[in-house]
Amino acid sequence: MANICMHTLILKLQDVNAVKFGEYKLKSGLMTPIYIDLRVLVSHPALLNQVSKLIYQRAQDEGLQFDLVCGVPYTALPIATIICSTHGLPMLIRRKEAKDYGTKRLVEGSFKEGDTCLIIEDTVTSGSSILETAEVMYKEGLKVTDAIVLMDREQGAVDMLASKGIRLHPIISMFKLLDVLKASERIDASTAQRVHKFIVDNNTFRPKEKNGDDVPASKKQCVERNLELTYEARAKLPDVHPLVSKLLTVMAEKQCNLCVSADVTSSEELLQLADTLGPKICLLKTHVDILKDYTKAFSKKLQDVAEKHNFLIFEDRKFADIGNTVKHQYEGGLYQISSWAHIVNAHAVPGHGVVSGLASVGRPLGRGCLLIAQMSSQGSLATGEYTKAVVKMAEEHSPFVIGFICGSKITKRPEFIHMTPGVQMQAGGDVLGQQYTTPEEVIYNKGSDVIIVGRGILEATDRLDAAEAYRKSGWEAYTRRMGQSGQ
Ligand code: S5P
Repeated sequence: MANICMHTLILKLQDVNAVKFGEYKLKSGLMTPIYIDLRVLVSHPALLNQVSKLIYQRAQDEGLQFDLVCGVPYTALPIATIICSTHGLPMLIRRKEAKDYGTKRLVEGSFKEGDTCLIIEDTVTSGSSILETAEVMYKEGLKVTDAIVLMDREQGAVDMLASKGIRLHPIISMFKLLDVLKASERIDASTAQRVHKFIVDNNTFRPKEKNGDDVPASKKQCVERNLELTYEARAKLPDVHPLVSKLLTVMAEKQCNLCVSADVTSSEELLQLADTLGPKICLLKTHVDILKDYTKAFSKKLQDVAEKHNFLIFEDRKFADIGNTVKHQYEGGLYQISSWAHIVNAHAVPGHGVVSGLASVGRPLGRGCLLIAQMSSQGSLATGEYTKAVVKMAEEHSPFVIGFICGSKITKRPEFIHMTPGVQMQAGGDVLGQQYTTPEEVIYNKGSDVIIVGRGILEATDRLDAAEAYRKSGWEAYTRRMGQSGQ
């Protein structure tokens, strides 16, 4: 979905008064500084069509499989109708009240038990209206796995629905809306800030621990009590590196913890790969020194593709020298890595100097660095005390050090990201000592955040299909893990 299109849509929504700033009362009684009223869409057919198109496009982009579509009454009803009518899809209507005569059905339309119904909603705060609709569907023997919403107020619906096994795909998120309106000078910085604070302070999702208590909100409490926060909640922690916040937000938005390792040797192939797999990944990892035809223009194009598909770039350079040398390697030479890679990584072997050298270049640019704490290769020496020393070094260099290359979760501090290479659908290895474990093992059992997959995708006959399979598997393992941790 082109960014330009999203930008224009947001402005149009404000033009028709679907987005209002002031003091409004929510259904819960709470006063809000922003009100989203998409009921007006029915008076603007062109806009209504555009919205319907975007929602259908999202279902396509995500590769969603469903038999029927249901719009949450009332605002999403015409949207669902347009989508179904345009694309020849069968629709269901959920009644708000059962009739007390005739069939007394709560769901109108034909379906059979076991059919999957895609839910469409105009706007969500907590996600309760989607859940209510899903529960009515369940009672009828239908399945609900996914819902698409035009406007997500980012107040907990994604997490709440994920905890109930429903993936929510938002088209516009509140923070994106605020960014666009601010950039277009439709609202001033103080309004944007006030609304931002309101949204963060009023998250409706209060995950429960197993004993029924609310999961504590602060990071300290979570660490002390060994509780896990969702990617989204971690993105909003006050002392998290902006890059980590961005990555975690992208992960939550794209429902994706997949980093593709783009280990190909031609720039053109790499760009093509990035463009094709872009919607399925949160991060693209490069080994720029294996390209036979690197140019500066290539790095510019790669950044454009990353922007287009909303993923970050990680150059897997594995710096491992004294500070002064890595400083030059990072900013200079042929590749000028610091100018285009959001994230790089380094071995801790040389001691603190390696990180200080990299930080002197990367920090002013807002870049981040991962330390290699463990390796996937057979006989790796990065184990035990070494791994512990790496964690300590990372803590001393936070926030420039944003996390680790590792096989499993090695710190409870939620501001660090754990990324794990050596991932394929089947455990095994290659002839040169690489060892593979599965997405399920890495994310669910080992508690890592991101799976790094190279040949599992690159050698597949259909790389896009393979990427989707890894994305799905990694995401399902994550939602299951969060469900287990009480969220
Ligand atoms: O321990 C490690 C660290 C890294 S960054 N083991 C790894 O395999 N990697 C990198 O991940 C490796 O350099 C390669 O780019 C990728 C794994 O590729 P695959 O084809 O084996 O999935």
